[in-house]
Amino acid sequence: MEKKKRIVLTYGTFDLLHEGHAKLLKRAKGLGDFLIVGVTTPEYDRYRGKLNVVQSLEERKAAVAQLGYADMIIEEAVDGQKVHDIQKFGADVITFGSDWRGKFDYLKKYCEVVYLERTKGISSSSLRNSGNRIISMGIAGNGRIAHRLAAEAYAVSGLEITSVFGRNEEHCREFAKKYELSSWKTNYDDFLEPLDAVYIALPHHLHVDFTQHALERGKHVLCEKPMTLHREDVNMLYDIATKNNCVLMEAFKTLWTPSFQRVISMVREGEIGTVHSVDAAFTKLVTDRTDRVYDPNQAGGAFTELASYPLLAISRILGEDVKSVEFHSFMQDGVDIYTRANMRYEHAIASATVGIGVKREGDMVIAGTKGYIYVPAPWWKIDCFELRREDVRQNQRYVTPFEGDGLRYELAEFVRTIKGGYSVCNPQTDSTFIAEIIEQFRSRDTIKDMFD
Ligand code: C2G
Repeated sequence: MEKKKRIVLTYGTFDLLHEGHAKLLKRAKGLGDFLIVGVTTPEYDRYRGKLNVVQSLEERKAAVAQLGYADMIIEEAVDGQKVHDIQKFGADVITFGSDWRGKFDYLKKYCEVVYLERTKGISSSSLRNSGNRIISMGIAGNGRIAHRLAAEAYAVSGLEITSVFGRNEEHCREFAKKYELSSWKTNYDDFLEPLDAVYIALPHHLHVDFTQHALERGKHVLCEKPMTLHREDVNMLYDIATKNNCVLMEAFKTLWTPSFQRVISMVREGEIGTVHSVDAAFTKLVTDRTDRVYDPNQAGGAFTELASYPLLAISRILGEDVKSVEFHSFMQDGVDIYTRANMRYEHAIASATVGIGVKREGDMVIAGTKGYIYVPAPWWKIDCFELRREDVRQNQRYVTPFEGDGLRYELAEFVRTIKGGYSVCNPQTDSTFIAEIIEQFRSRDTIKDMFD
């Protein structure tokens, strides 16, 4: 009697097919006698929040076929299809790269689940001239936000996080291990050398120097907020970026999320008439008094820590031409624990309220002559909002959730801009505006009230 063939299943987008995909498919084939490869449809990728897929389904299927490992190619179109396919094809094994470790353990009920070591550090140079290159990116820093970004990067096609930089060897090693990066470095120049791009997630006071150094070496930079605390630094950094043909972006996560983009479009389209006021607040209680945010020597305080968010919304909606700003702060041990900036434009007023030692509602109201947009707290993680009118029966609620942690949208925008594609919005003017207001705040002589 003929021995039953051992059937192996694997799935993927397989966009811009690279050596990591090829090695995965070769080893998948080695797990049995017949390999079935499921290639994701654009609709399914949209559903699961995979961004920046460049090639069509047909191109991706053809590329997988050309490698010669697949005995059958199918399309993965819906959630839950894997269980169905296992049963339909009588699969013995289902396999994924190790970046998915643990995520598909629920399939163990149906067949064997194998996670194959993923290929680290796809070389971008081999794909550099193909027009569709993979951007090799390093992360400078290994704190909270660096972890969040590394965990989210898998969802952006055409991007590979390859390396991490930090002062502490042990932390770097652990970070590289956790996210399966090909290297970690404690020397910034060595770290930068092989990269196309760098994400700067270091303490605030290092942002300018590390961004400048990377741009001067021709690396694209995505820098955490605030990129700088001085307006002239923003201009200086953008000048270097332009000279070296590099993309420079401040990491305003909220800006590129689907809901925020929708709010901006509705305002521009006149849905609430002429906008006369924007009020946005962001408070985050920090109870650990030894935290960096309470240290005046490390540019601590609520305003430097949090004002970028409300100022970004104000800048996007009302522009940069602010006539005057007044600050009201509660101070403690040399830093502001709660601040409201009242801003006056020619035809509008705005307020940005932030706190690290005082808690309040973190919502946003954009008021116009035909109604207002209400974004509930936490508005900076916006996934829904309401358009409210005088006649409440006309109120409408809009829900546009973001996928995952929400960081993939800024990453996708960064990668698209590097590749010279369509850019939703260039945040240079926002960065300049925010740095200008933070600089005014820090110069203190314009602060009207301070309660110690
Ligand atoms: N892969 C790898 N090494 C890389 C990159 C990817 O081994 N450097 C593996 C992934 O782990 C995955 C396969 O190649 O098993 C396809 O990767 P993608 O095209 O990125 O697809 P993915 O988003 O991982 O989809 O239902 C879809 C699947 O769950 C996986």
